[in-house]
Parts: sequence; structure tokens; C-alpha cells
Amino acid sequence: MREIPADPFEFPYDPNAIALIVIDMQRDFIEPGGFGASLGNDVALVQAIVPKVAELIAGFRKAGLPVIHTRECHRPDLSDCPPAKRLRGAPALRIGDAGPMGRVLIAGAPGAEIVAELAPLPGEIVIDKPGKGAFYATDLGQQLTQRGIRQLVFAGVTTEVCVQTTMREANDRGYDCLLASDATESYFPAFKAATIEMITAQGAIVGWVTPTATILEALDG
Ligand code: C5J
Repeated sequence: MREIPADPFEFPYDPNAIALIVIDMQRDFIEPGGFGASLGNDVALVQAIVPKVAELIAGFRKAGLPVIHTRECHRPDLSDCPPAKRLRGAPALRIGDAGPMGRVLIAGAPGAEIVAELAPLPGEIVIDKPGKGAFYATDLGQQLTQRGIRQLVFAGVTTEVCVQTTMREANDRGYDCLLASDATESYFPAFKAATIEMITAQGAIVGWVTPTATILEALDG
């Protein structure tokens, strides 16, 4: 067992049981014209972390450690999209509507794909998830168990929605969770800051937080 310097204290790191999970770095959240923008958000903030997430992915690949990608998306017939999700609020485009990148958040549509810079390699796990959490209605838990993964490093968007929800799901299932602070982002800086505080409070009640460079140094060491 090694250690990665982190908040609120050292993250105990087992090189045989750790994986990177990159949450929802999809065109629909990152690029103009997608779902994130249709909700009224400025996507520039989330776009800015793409190079940092790429560094983290490259470090895990170089170390021969698993990289898992998730995509929030729904079946074309919307049978896995509850009306409570689709009809909420007044977005410019709803899930399933035709937008500039195809149907919004629909599996197989160009907008639901991961941005080109972070594209999964053949053989990497890609989890399509209908919810905010990556464990809900997916086989993520089985995939992790099969590979003996018990520790997850988190990156992706948005910090307070799909990243935090998945971290909490993982924490409840007994995984040690470490969030890469500069490889995650929100459309709302205050929400990102609050999420980091919530995660690390009370003796890492949900998990640990540390920058990408610190994680990469530990993988190299
Ligand atoms: C949202 C996500 N924010 N990936 N999805 O709807 O965080």
C-alpha cells in the first residue's frame, strides 16, 4: 500500500486495485449547442479542463491502470428517461429533441459521444448511464468487482451533479474515492467549491481530493 498526498489526509493507494473513472466528458456537456448549453450554462468553464483530464487519462494508461468512461444518455425510445427528468424546467432543448449535434443525450447521437481529445481506447470500459450516478441501472459494480477494483479516482463533469452522485454511490458501496480537483468542473464555481468541502469534511466522509499532478507523481513513483 502506498500513499497519495490529499485532503483531508493521505489517500492510501493500492496499485493493484485502483482505476480512473471519467464522468460524462461528452460533447453534450462540453460543447456549445448541447444539453449543458440548452439549460442556459456557459460551457467555457467545463471545456477548460479537457487538457487536464487528458493528462490524467494518459498517466493511468502509461501506468497500465484501468480507465473507465461514463456517458449520460438514454435509449432512442426514451424508455429509460423518466418524464420527471425529461419534462423538468424549460430548457431550449429537451432530452431526445433534435439539436445541432443530433438528438440530445441519446445513445449513438454525436452529442452523446465523449469529446475527441478524451476518446476511450478499444478495451476500456464505457458505461452508458441513464441517471446521474454511474451505478444506478448499469453493470458498473459488476465490472469493478470482476477486475478487483476497490479504489476510484474521479474526473469529469459536473462536479456537484454526476461526479458527486457517483462518488457517493461508490462510497456507500465501500470504494475509496479520490477526486482530481483540477480535472473536474462545474458550470457554477461555487458549487464545485462546496462539493469539495462536503466530500472532504468530517474526516473524508465521502472521499479525498488532490490535484492531478500529485496523482501522476504517485503513479510514477
Ligand atoms: C448533468 C452531469 N449535470 N453529467 N449531468 O446533468 O453532471
